[in-house]
Amino acid sequence: MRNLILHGYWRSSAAYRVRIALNLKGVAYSQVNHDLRIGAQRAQAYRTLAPHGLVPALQHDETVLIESPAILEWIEERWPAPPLLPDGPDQRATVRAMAALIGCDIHPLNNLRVLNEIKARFQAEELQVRAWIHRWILDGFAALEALIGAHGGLYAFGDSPTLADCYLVPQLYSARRFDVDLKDYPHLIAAGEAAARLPAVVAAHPDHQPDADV
Ligand SMILES: N[C@@H](CCC(=O)N[C@@H](CS)C(=O)NCC(=O)O)C(=O)O
Repeated sequence: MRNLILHGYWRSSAAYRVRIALNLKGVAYSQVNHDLRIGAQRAQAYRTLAPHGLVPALQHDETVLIESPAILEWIEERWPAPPLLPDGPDQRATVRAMAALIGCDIHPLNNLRVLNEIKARFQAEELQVRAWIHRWILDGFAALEALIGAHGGLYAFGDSPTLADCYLVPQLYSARRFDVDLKDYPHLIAAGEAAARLPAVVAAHPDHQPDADV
């Protein structure tokens, strides 16, 4: 597909998920990046594309897709090979559950606008904000550790990368960035690190993006 544009930001974990999926599929895309630190995601020009004022958005021709879960499912439908969902409805539901533990239960609570809101509304200090971040990562990771322990192989689900890994690698990156103690999650760490070593996933790492500020 020509003219595939990913609107993102190097450190956005939701954009990182989409980069991983596109790279695993071997799909070429260009990037337009929006600096979240200065609120570029809320600029009117970007909101005409993505009314929620968040990254990522994936644009092709006249179409703009938003919300990383919908974008990832679209990528999977548009380029079925290599598959990022296993065969069988039970297996697919398990992978989607792993994805939702991160995408629905951890990430939204620790998103930039939520952290900014608790700082502004409740005068939360840095240490309190960090405790808040840890709280939701630890909760979600405990459940994910159980699922990966039961269903994981080389990767989060079985021996091929799936959508679960597209979510896991960025969330693990974020957990490390915020110094979360990960000693209780050996299956999760092993799966996340195996996925992170895949060349397609290495290329999606925040530090390797054109707008990386390292
Ligand atoms: N549910 C959305 C969440 C998107 C999201 O929260 N993106 C973050 C970056 S990871 C963002 O744009 N944050 C900017 C802000 O909070 O103002 C998705 O999965 O695409």
